Amino acid sequence: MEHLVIPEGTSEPAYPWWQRYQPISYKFESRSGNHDEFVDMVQRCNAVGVRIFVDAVVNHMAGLGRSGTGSGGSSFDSDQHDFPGVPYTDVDFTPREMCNSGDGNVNNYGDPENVRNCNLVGLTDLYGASSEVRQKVADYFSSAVDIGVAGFRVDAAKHMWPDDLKAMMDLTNNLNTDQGFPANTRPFFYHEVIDRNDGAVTVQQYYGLGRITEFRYCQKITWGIDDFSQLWGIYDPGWGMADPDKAFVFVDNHDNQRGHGGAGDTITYKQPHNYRLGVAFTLAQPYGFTRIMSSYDFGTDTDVGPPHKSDWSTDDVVVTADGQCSNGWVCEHRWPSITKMVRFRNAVAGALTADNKYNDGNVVAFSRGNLGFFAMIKQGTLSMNLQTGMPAGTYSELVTCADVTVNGDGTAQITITNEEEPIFAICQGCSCDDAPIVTATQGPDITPTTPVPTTPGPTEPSITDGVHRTVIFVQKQTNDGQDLFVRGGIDATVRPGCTDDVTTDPCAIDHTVNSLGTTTHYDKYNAWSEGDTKLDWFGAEAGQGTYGGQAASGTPLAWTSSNPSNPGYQPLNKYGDHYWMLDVDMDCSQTEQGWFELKAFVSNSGDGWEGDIAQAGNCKGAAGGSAPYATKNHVGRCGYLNVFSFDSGSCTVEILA
Ligand code: AAO
Repeated sequence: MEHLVIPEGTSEPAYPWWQRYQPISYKFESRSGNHDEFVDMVQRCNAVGVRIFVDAVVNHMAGLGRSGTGSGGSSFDSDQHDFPGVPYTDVDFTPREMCNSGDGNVNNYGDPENVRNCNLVGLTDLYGASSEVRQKVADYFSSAVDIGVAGFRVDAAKHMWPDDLKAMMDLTNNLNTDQGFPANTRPFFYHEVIDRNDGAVTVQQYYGLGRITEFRYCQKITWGIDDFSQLWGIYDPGWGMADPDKAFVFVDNHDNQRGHGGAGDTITYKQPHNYRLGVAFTLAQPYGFTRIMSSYDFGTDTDVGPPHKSDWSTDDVVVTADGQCSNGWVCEHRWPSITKMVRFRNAVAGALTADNKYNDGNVVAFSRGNLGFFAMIKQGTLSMNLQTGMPAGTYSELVTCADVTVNGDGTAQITITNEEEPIFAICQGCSCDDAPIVTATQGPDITPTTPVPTTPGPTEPSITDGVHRTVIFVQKQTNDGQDLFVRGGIDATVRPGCTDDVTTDPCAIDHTVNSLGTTTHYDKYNAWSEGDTKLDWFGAEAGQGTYGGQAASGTPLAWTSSNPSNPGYQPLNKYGDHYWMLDVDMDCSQTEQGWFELKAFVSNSGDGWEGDIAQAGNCKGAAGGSAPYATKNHVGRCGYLNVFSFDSGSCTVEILA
């Protein structure tokens, strides 16, 4: 947004980076460019699958004692609470009598009233309880969303009342479908709340509003890289750290990398060896939603702004022949192991745990389910046989592109020879050489002629009408006496009006179960599919068949094998043993753009329901495609053959002959 400008010749540093945290209006006119340039950037990025999140400063306006003209030409006078560019006037700021500190500034982090009703470092505090302020902030959010922005970091959310934030968020538009977002998608919010067990405001108070920054992670990763034995405890609920599905984690940010808010125990690009290890581990492990930092080199001046031209406008990022940055830009995101570990994180998103852990103080390794395996070494080189938990096969190591063989028992010889990039990573479905194309230079004036490649969209059209044969496989090795069921349909957050009465629930999808055979192997499947008329979110339907006195726990699947000599052989199973199968005729008109959701359940076991599934990106297979919206379930395509794996985000969609 439009912000304060501190020119040369004052007692303060000229054009410091932090001037943009002092808003003057909500016009998109900043040191980074003007409104049209912003629209152009957002829309070009969306076109190649890169989403833009705005760092929104809505707790306050510019600091007391400041007046003049902002970066977009709007006049203002902070002491008068006068910001005509929005406009805000005195009534839009927190009444002075509500702040209990002597000088009107935040000075007691033990008192939430003080933290939220006083001025943060003299920055004029907006009155978030006012409906006018809420609407103006929401209008700002919506104007960004309408351009194509995907969400927001909310600056200083710690200094805002959660109810005020919620009201602002609720008034904000859905994401823009013209920019490739599915209908009815809410913006992604993450809130800056520095909670280091040092005050009255906690991350938990912001649950329900989106993700919350977890600054204790910065400290934990610093300690863990220093002393590998501490790495397994990196998520410490006993320390008050946010739940895994609430935490927003990072190794460093723009403040703590230079000693501003929340600093101390922080590793940055200035310690490249430890930093690589810290970022790689962060991207490999399952805790939290991750962000990586990309910086300019500030040397020792913690106020200095980005590299700039003679008129102080931000200078171009210059990319060198080896894909790294120059011209003052550090571009940590282009460091080879960091770039590659982003790919790893996306590939293993569906596996919620770290498994097959190995840690000898110098080498740390673990797998993510059977989707990927990661190792790093602190000093020296590595050559060691480790259990990877991965299916047998040949994988291409992401950093070096070397071939790695995983044996039938899941072990593999793990080698790291480059002490500069001491990282090893393999994953299912990733290859080391599909890196984004490196263009020679990039800057605000250059329109890329070679777009960064994105994974292709569905190669087969969606089937949104009529009843079509649909097959589902879920890979899961169970114990004797256990069976697999699925529940599904459409999530209630996506389709309004869902009920808990399966006969009328619009989130349930009509289907007719097809027989897989009449041998005794299929007795249970046949008994439980009797009277099963819908894929729904509930257990047995009224009138659904039982087997041996045991009711169904949803729609039944049958154990199948790809081995023709096995009684569970099914010709459509090209995958192996333990691929549980459902074959139905499904009403595709009841799906969302040809897609439906499901989750599996294991009967007679401690497993029960699957954990939440993060199915990201394109499905493999000849039909492929990517789900039209985000959900915590598997998402399959009506009229196609769908292959999933229990507790995993992987998906394959094939064409049914
Ligand atoms: C500038 C000048 C000021 C001037 C002001 C107004 O520097 O002298 O008074 O203008 O004219 C940035 C800069 C500021 C700058 C500001 C506006 O960092 O220097 O002020 O722009 O231009 C608190 C907030 C947190 C905030 C952080 C900096 O809770 O929201 O301070 N971060 C965001 C942005 C940041 C920005 C702003 C907010 C303002 O990311 O870039 O400021 O828009 C404790 C508390 C924290 C508190 C810190 C710092 O933290 O818990 O809530 O953060 O103190 O006050 C250990 C402890 C940790 C402690 C930390 C202190 O790590 O464990 O708990 O030490 O460093």
